[in-house]
Amino acid sequence: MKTLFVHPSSLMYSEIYLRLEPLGLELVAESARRAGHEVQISDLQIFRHKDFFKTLENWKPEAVAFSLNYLANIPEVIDLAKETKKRLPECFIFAGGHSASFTAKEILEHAEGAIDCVVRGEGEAITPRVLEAAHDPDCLRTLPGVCTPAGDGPAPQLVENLNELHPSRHQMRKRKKYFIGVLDPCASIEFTRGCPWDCTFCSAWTFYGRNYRKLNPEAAAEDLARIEEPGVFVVDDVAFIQPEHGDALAREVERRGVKKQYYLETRGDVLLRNKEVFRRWKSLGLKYMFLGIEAIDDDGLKAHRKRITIKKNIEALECARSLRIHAAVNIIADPSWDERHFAAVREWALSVPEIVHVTVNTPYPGTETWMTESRNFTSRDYRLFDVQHAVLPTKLPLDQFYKELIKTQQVLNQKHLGFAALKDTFVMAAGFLARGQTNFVKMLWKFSSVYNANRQLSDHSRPLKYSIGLPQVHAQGRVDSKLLYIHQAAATAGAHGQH
Ligand code: B12
Ligand code: SF4
Repeated sequence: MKTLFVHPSSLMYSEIYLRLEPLGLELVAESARRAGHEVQISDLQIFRHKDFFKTLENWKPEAVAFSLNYLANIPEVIDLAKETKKRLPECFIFAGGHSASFTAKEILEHAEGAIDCVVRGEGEAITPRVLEAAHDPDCLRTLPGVCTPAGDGPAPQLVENLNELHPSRHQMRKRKKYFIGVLDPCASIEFTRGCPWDCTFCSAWTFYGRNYRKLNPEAAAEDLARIEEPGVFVVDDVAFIQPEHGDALAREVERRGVKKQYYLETRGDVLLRNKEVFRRWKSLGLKYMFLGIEAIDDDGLKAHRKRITIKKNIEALECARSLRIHAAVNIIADPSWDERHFAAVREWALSVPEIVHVTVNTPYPGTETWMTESRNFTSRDYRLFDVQHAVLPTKLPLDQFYKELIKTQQVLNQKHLGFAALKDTFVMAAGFLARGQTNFVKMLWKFSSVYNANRQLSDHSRPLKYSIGLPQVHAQGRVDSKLLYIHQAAATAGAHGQH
């Protein structure tokens, strides 16, 4: 079956810093290709809607599959699906991905028949079966994880063996467009899947039912060795949780003589516990790491259930410095913040050499805060659920809140593009231009056009076409998190290394 796999556009604030290879979609597309289907991928982070429609017209796919990891992309995908159905009425249209898994029913409702089914959970094993059953609705609605307007199949199942999966990297056009900061160009890779922690604002752990699996080091290193780009983004939620696995991976990478520059995300306590593993990876090219600090006081950390103290986080930053790995951290701005809170964050951020990002506390479907906070929403516009807008009541008037937020983000950006930093930046920029890579240089010019309090405020008055659904029961206190799981432990088939 001719199938077009589609990744929606970038969210406007993230496109400044990065544009990354959609690894999940590539894995799903490759499983369809290996099952004998003819496959194309359209990444709308790079291409425009008109290019997508041109592909529909010229190639006439029999199926179109949308990836929906981000809640804020739901309206775009629903509109694209409706337009596709209009142009190709016989085309089978489905969607899957992280956010789609938590909102399957409402996506089908908004789509009004334009989306034939939503696939919940991991997509690699089930997608070939979905394509097989595309024109057999009775079979389709019996498949694990599949939701159709006429009924749903049983719970989704985890893929049996992560080592047998392959992303269809070769299928991506304009690969040079993928980058993160100075890692330009940059590919993505996966070493492990899932997270054993349970932070209240995060849905990474509820998606996988708190499952944690590792790729075998040989398979992961083979995939890495096939990557042509000099930069590599490791998509794992928390890298190198198990030191033996991090070491075994390093050994395989060393054995193959693979030389890359890496960016990864981890936790402060994991870095402190496994410092030697990170040191070894530094020697292999680990250049940047992201640490989810989230709060600068212990009460904040407790509220997010980060299971770490501020003291440990500060130690972790010192540890990263001692290893000479550049760290970026994130702080979650709560809607209850006033001028004093923002000022305290600015002061702290200027006192440390790390790159500091500030995002807004946003309850997402699949998180515990979704169950406890959603009754207070001030907006139910999917497009505002991008951690840059406030969807809960702010203590400050909203325009003031955005002014403070933008002021903080600008101070932090300037810190890194200040005088001393600028000198190095120009040297680097010249190097990129000489190699024909323009992503990093373009990023430097975009800051002020994107960070703008008025723009953020006016986003709240855009006409609302699709309204996000609310949980049926609002929880007051502790939530039974198992009810949020997409993959239940019982449905685990052949998973490795669970915690
Ligand atoms: C890597 C990553 C990124 C990369 C994205 C790279 C890319 N282009 O895809 C970067 C760094 C760019 C990023 C940015 C952001 N991210 Co992010 N990210 C992740 C992370 C850690 C891993 C995703 C991943 O690659 N996993 C590995 C692959 C193999 O899995 P996968 O993509 O989920 O795909 C599988 C299934 O979802 C499914 N599937 C996927 N597509 C399809 C399509 C079909 C048709 C089917 C059937 C199945 C299917 O099958 C795949 C294989 O099993 C997740 C956390 C997580 N564990 O999911 C957060 C996560 C997805 N991100 C999140 C957020 C909030 C963001 C930001 C908004 C944050 C910010 N500070 O700005 C931005 C927005 C990005 C944008 N759209 O512009 C949230 C999502 C919130 C939400 N519900 O919308 C998550 C869940 C993290 C969290 N804390 O909760 N992110
Ligand atoms: S925020 Fe990080 S540590 Fe916490 S549950 Fe999500 S992925 Fe795991």
